[in-house]
Amino acid sequence: MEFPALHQKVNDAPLVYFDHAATAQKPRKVIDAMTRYYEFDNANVHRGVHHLSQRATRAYEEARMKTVRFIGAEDPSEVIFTSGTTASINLVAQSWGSAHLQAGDEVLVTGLEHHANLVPWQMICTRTGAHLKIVPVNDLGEVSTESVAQMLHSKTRIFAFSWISNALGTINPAHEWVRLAHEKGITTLIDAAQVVAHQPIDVHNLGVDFLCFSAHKMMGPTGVGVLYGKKSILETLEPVVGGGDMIDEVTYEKSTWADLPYRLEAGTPNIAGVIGLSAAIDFLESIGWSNIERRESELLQYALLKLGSIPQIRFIGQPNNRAGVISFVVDGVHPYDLGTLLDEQGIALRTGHHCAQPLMHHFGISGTCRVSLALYNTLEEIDQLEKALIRALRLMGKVQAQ
Ligand code: C6P
Repeated sequence: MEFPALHQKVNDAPLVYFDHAATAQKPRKVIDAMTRYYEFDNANVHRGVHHLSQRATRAYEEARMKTVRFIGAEDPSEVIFTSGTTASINLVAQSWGSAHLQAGDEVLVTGLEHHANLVPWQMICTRTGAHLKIVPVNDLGEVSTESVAQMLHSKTRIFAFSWISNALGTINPAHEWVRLAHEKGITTLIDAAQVVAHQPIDVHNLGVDFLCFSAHKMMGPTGVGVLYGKKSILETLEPVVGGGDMIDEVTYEKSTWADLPYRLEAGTPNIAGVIGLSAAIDFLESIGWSNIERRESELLQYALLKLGSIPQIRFIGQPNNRAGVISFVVDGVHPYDLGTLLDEQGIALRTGHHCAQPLMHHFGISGTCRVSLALYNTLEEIDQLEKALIRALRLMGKVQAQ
C-alpha cells in the first residue's frame, strides 16, 4: 500500500489515476511524516525555546537543507518556502517586477504558459507600464529557440517560461533558453511545476535566476512550494507580505527586515507541508531518477501507441520532446462528456482548458482530455484506458457497435 489512495474502487471499478499533472498521489511515507509531526512535534517554528518548538524548527530547517541539495542550490538562503508555484511566481512578479520594470520595458513568456506564469506578469505590467510579449507556439505545440532568440532583445527585462507544459507535455530546452537570455543580460525564471517529479533539477548547472515548483506535484502535500532565487538577487527583493518572522526590529513607526530566507516567509509557515515535502524528496530519491525516467518514458510510448491507434482521437500538440502528458480531443464530443464516461469506468483524467486558455484558443478548442502519467501507473492501466475510451466512444455513437 505504498500509495493508499490508489487502492480503491470508483464507480465499482478499480481506480486508475491519470491526473498526476494536476496533483500526484501521496506515498504512505509522506502521509506518515506529516501525521508524525502533528502527533508528536506540533509546535510553531523559530519562536519557542520549548522542546517541541525546537524539534519542529529542526525538522523545518532540515527540510530546507534537503531542498537546497535536491535542486543543486548553494545556500539555504536561496530556498524560500511558499504556498506553491503560483505564490512563488507572484512573489517574483510583485517584488522583482516593482523594482525592475518601467514603462516601455518588456516581459517575455511563451504561448505555452499556465495562467500562473501569465496572469501575475499581466498584473505587474499593467501597474508598471511594461509590455508582455508572447513567444508564439507552432502547431506541434512547440516554441522554437529561433523565435525565443529573436524576441529576447534590449528592452526585455525578464524571460519567464515553463520548462514542461502542463497542457501538452512539451519539454522546452531550458538550459539553452537561460543561456540565450543571460548572454543579453536578461533575468530568467523557470516554472518547474511539471518537472520536479520527473527529472532532476540542478539550478547551479542551469544558471537560472529564479525557479518555482509545488510539493503536491512531486507526491508531497498541497499548500507548499518553493521559490529558488540566486542569493545575490533575492537579497535585493523587498518583501511583499509583512508580519511575524520576517522582521528584524519593529517600532510603531517602521520595521527592518530579517535576513534571507525568513524575510520572504512572513507568518506561520506550512510546517507540516514542508515536512511532507522533505519526505517526498526522500521518496523520489529512494526510487532514483534513472528508474523514474525509464519507467515514465516506457509508459508514455505505450500510451501514445495505444491512444494513437484509436482513429477518433486527435492529439493536441505533437511535440518532439515530450514528458508524460498527452492531450487529445474527439471531434464533436465535449471533453467533459468523455471525461465523465471514463470516470464512470474508474478512470481519472483531467478535462478542460488546464489553466492554459490562450493555448487552447491557439488550437481553436475550448479544452482537451489530458492523460498525465506517473511512475505508479502500469501498462495494464493504459490498456484499461484504451478499452474504456472505445466503450465511451461507442456509447456516444462514435464507434459502430460490433
Ligand atoms: N497545474 C494542472 O492540472 P500550483 O497550483 O500553484 O501548485 O501550480 C500552478 C502551476 C504552475 N505551472 C504549471 C506548469 C502547472 O502545471 C501548474 C499547476 C495543474 O495542470 C493544476 S491547474
